[in-house]
Amino acid sequence: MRIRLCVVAALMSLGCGGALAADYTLGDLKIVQPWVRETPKGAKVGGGYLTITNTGSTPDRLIGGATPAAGRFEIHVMSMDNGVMKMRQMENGIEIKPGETVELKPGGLHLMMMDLKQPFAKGGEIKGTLRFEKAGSVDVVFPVQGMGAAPPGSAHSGH
Ligand SMILES: [Cu+2]
Repeated sequence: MRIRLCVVAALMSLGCGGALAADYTLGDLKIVQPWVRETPKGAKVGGGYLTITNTGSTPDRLIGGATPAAGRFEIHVMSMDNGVMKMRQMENGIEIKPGETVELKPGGLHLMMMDLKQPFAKGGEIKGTLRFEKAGSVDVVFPVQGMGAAPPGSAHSGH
């Protein structure tokens, strides 16, 4: 099982740190491969990523979450604005329409964990909860992937 997930992770070029990776099912929602990126020493914010598929017939919405590893847990989007990467909070969360797959990844939609209690260390894992408008809450584990897991973004300097 874990081997298969690592292959999938490799295909998605997320790498496989050997840490526990898993898919989660919550009602009609499939939550695939949550992960957070390693943070530098002293960093107060970290990004979280995952893929959500709605296999049902009604829309749902990721509206928030929580983690004991951080004081705040927000949903953000990054976008280009006149050639400058900007980030803003998704006040109403992220809608996942029936049959749709939404990918949270570096450079786009992401979970923003702020006021970190300690840096995210590569190979570790962060426990958290995701909250959906209709499906409710699900506990997930975010393995910590290395900095090289995706293009490093300076885009969080706005925090
Ligand atoms: Cu952010």
